[in-house]
Amino acid sequence: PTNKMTYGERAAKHPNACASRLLSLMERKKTNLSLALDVTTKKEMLDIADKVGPYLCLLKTHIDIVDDFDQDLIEQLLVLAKKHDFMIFEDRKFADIGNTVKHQYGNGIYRIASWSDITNAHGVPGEGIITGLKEVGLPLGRGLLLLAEMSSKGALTYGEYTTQTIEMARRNQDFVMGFITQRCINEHPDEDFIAMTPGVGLDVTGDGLGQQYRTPRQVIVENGCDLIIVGRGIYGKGRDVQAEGRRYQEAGWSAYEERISQ
Ligand code: 5BU
Repeated sequence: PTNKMTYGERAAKHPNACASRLLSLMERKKTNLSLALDVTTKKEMLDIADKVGPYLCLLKTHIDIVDDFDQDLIEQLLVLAKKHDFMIFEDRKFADIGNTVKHQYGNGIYRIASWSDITNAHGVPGEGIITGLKEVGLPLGRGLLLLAEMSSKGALTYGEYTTQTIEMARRNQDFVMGFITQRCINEHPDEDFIAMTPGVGLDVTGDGLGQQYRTPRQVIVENGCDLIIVGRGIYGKGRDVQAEGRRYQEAGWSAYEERISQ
């Protein structure tokens, strides 16, 4: 199964171009850390991305929370992505009909598809959401994640809903490269969806607003996920972002090494 294979072995045989690019980046940079950079000014965003950039494989953004967003922010993020060798994931969580999400992805002031390697969507509207996003993203070499399971307390992403979301992904493997999930979802021998997991922290178990944290080891070794997504654990109040970036990169990577050597 995929959780015994190295990222590099998976990259070499992955049919989805975007997934293959990410897995080889992870192998070459020795990191499975994604930074969830939820800050509200351009200056903080660029400053933290530059400091933590050396430890990341994937920068996760919520571009619509930046007060002083402009096109220059995108250009500078792309410069940092090149400088530090990371990819970008806009955590947009699309949730509308195919025709609407197509425009939300390609148009408006954010033009997400033009700069974000990866984005994500809920399965709730049905398969048309994938078809719509695919029309815009596939020609650009982009990849999509479906939200199979959320990290927050009381999330409704379980049971039949999650099962049907996974089936949608299986029917669209040219564009759907993985899941936001709390556990590895791959079942068939030839199936290789990348499992990305938010709700990761080494110091606290929650945030008072429903977030629930597990450690990198729980996520990577015990639950077989591939990437840890870490936000406030790295840039939270009073934290040394560089030191925390390194700490989470090391924790994520040693958990991965433990998993593949088992
Ligand atoms: P935190 O600061 O490490 O709690 O940030 C977690 C990030 O992951 C934040 O950007 C959320 O929007 C995102 N997230 C999540 O926490 N849980 C989920 O199930 C999904 C996304 Br999907």
